[in-house]
Amino acid sequence: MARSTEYRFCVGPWNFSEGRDPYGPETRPAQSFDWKLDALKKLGFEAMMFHDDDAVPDIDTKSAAQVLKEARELRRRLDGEGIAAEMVAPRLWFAPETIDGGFTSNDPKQRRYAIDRSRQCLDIARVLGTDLIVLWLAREGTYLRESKSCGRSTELLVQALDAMLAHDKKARLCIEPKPNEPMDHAYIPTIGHALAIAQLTRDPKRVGALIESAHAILAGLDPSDEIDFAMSFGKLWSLHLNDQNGLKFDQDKPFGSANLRVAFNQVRVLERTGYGRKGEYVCFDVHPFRTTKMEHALKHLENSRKTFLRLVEKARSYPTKAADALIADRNYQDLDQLVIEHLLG
Ligand code: XLS
Ligand code: MG
Repeated sequence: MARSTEYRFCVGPWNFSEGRDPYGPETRPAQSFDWKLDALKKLGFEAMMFHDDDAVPDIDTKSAAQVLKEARELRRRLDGEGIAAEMVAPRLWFAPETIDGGFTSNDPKQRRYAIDRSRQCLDIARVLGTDLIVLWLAREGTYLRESKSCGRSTELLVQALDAMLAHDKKARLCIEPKPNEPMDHAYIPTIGHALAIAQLTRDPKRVGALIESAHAILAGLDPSDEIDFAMSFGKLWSLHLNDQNGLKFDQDKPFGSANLRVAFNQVRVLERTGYGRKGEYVCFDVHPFRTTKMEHALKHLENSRKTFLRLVEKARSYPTKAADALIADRNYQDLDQLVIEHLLG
């Protein structure tokens, strides 16, 4: 399983979070963007992912010209540090306009806001030198089944994707599915849905997917199968590795924290399918535990990367021959133990 290329790593500014949850305030002081950039570099990460308002704070209060000016300043700053912008994602779930969803809001005025803001996000991405737009469709779903229709929402989502594809002929749209939270049910809950809706757009080749381990687990699926499926279509353009302990709120735990074997299988699939060879990054969408002290506030990133690299070694030293013999003999009992021994060894 030897690979010629090595992996490149990426995180977003929101992954240096301060411990706030719905039940309590921050437990660590906020740090500046420069502090985060510096930390990212020291940890050996090579790219940063951005929401549109991470790139240009208070974006809705600024003119289009001002937004682009600030994006250009950020680009210079990143170039100076040798850090790439991996993607830009419109943060459509914060604005008062998107309370009832963005692209699938029942109010046409608010749908227009969501599309305009996404077009602006494409302009920011172009300035930052990335063609990748990530769409976590946070509020595109329902709290109440009778309030919207899935068929109509699918049409509206396709219209929105088409508007973005028309706005920038080079951009690639990367849908990040998640089955729930903040919604009861999201309209694009899995990779299968993301790849299927791509087919309805004006340019299916430019619509792909991003898999987040925790989101797959929340959908009751195995993230390694989701990765493998997307790779079969050549459609896995980004990856948010993390972990999740069962069907709860979105935990964004360090990679491998809840289930090392599930993490191992994700790495095995990445190795086998050659993820990263076309320049794709391994991003860790992880957060520190709320209990984390300031002096340990980067450990979740450092440890996720460390675990990932250890699991790459484990994937490369996996006893394939012995495993194949057990598979041929339908001895899955001992195959199970072989995997356990390999991970323990
Ligand atoms: C939330 C998502 C989000 C995206 C980027 O659950 O993981 O952080 O990755 O918009
Ligand atoms: Mg994510």
